[in-house]
Amino acid sequence: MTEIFSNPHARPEAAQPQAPEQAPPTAGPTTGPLTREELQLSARNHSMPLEALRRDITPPGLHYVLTHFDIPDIEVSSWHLRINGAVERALELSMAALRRDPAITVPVTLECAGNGRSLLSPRPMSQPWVQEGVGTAHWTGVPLAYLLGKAGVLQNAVEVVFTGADAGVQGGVPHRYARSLPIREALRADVVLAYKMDGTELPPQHGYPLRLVVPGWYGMASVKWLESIEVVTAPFAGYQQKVAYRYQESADDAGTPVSRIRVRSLMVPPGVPDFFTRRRILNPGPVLLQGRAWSGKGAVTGVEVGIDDTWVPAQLEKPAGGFAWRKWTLPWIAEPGEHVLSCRATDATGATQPLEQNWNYQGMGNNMVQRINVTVEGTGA
Ligand SMILES: Nc1nc2c(c(=O)[nH]1)N[C@H]1C(S)=C(S)[C@@H](COP(=O)(O)O)O[C@H]1N2
Ligand SMILES: [Mo]
Repeated sequence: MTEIFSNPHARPEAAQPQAPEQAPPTAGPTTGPLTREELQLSARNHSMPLEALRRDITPPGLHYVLTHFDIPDIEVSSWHLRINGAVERALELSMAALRRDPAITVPVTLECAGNGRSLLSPRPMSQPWVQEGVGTAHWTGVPLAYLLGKAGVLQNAVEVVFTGADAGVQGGVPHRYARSLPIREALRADVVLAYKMDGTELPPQHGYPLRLVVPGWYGMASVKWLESIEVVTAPFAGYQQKVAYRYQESADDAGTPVSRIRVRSLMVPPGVPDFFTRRRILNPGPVLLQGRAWSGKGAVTGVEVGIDDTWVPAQLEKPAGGFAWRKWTLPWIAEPGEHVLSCRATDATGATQPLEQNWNYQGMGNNMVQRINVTVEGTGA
């Protein structure tokens, strides 16, 4: 007590004992300045620099990272994957055993469901992504359906629950990171238990030694540091399923679950950046605008590029896979002056990116069009 009051920086209320349940679960949306907590999260969880959109596959160090708690340090020789619950035979598999099973490699664009969150107003307080919480990798491993087939899923199964080795407290609730998938999604041929990213061992931050990858779903479904797979006969109600990752109007709206990735496109910012503002500076003349577009709901069918609000259709290239992004290009003759460039994709369901923000309480699935301010003058690259 004495010590607290003798500290000139301590506020008197710091002396009052705080019951753990009095701590706010998560701070609500704000219009205030960025907080230290958001800065801490954004320094841990980096996004993909937009210039990496030039590549079909994002090098592992440039792929975005999102980790809720701490990155576990797993000793693979004592690690096992457990498969149990509503199955005929429970399995316990070592990494050596998994590597003997048939393997597939799938190119997948992963995007964090909170991507775009910091652009919302009011701003939901969490990892403050701008627009680059995305990346594409080749994931290699055992098809989940193969192992579920080996275990024998019982008739009354409804979901499969995936639990990672990482634990922490979120919203006042201590838990291990866990998510479920409906049985029909879990049995898709392209859902993979990956032990390789781009042909090499998984990096620690991407889930070493084993992670789930669910093509087409926002990143939260792809559980890293996987330890257990449990087939269940009732819907899973864990924190990351029931409370987090929902489209909610307000704090007390039950909302609807976040699942597949909404259609989105991004552009490689042309020219060179101004260091601090990231405004682009470009020489006058011809330039090839380019970027990538993706959707977890259906193939990307078109991309339009907005040049000062005139929309022009871009040229599309073939995607590397069903749930990997698709390159687009558009030649542009840059005229001297100030310009705003944007891009807007449409997918096979007919969904198009909105021009205005898509607000919801947790800041999920914000796929509004990107806008890039460009100054065309003689000093660009
Ligand atoms: N075990 C575990 N798995 C996890 C997470 C986590 O915090 N713990 N974060 C999820 C979220 S929200 C996302 S967006 C992706 C990010 O995957 P990446 O870091 O490999 O890009 O991992 C998902 N899997
Ligand atoms: Mo995420």
